[in-house]
Amino acid sequence: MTPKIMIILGSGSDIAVAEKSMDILDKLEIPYSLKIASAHRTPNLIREIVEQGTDAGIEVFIGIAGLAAHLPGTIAAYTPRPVIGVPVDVKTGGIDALQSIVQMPYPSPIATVGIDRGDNAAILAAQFIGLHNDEVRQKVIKLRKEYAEKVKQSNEDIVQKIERKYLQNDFLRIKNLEINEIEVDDSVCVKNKDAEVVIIVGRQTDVGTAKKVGIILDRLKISYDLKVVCPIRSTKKFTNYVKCMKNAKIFIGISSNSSQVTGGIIGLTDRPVIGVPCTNEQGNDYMLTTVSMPPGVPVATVGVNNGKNAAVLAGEILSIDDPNITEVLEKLKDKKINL
Ligand code: AIR
Repeated sequence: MTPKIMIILGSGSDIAVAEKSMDILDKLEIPYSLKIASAHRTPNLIREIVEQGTDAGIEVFIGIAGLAAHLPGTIAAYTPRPVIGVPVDVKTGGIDALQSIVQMPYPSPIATVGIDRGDNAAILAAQFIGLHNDEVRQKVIKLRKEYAEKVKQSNEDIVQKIERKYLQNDFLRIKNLEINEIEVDDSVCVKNKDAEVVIIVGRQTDVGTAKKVGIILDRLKISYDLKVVCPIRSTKKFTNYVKCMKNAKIFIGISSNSSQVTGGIIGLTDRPVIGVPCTNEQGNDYMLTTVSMPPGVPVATVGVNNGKNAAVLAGEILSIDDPNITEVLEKLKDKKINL
């Protein structure tokens, strides 16, 4: 059977992080291939396995590496398929690897997940595949329900067992609590209800970055809807909008401050979420708050303010099942289309 996913490690010493990916893929019953090749020690080996893998039908690559982690970027140089990058904590808490992976130049995005988050890389890869394979999609939905169930169960397993004089554990039991689905108001104004991609901006300051996403999506002929709505200041509106866009395939959150936009979207959809961290007026960026998502809820993070790369990534994900997009993307990458 041809695997759909190829995991490449920069070194055998990264295997513990790859085990997390394999645990998830085994659970989801998605066939994968595992290889070891270093961007610096064996660059030719990377080219060979990536090109051959792509020809054989690999749909998503996962690059796992530490230190100056140029592996995912090198993979991206040799394939039109989306590449997910997992930074490994070898030194500096993994920040060196994270920056090496996430800060890719246009038009070569890496869908970056948190440090050592091999599990989230596998979930994200499955979400990409789930866009054209409903069986995989349903399995991801089921898996994410298990993560949610574990949280609820902790109330019984941990909280209920604590004995403290002032702790009122009989008050509001989570067990058997009926949780109401949020009602969707379809009458709200949405211009492009059937858009393939949804771009959400949390604040007016970041609209410029969102427009860059739109420019590239236009070139790729991918339909989109763009909305400025803050999940904290306008919670109901935000929730309603995400729920309304139920036909969307990919969500792109333009995130600032504590990255509530991307964090908010992922809780409301099973579709892949791409995060574009922004900078504030003081020059601080919000990359860490965008990328450092807990297991179960990945945000495919691109470089700071790099709206164009978010659009290219969306194009790469959709192109797995649409060769027309691959063709335009190849022209973009060869700089045949002047932007
Ligand atoms: N690495 C290997 N080639 C280039 C890089 N950046 C990374 C590996 C591993 C770290 O360097 O991905 O995380 C240390 O590798 P090793 O083989 O010395 O244990």
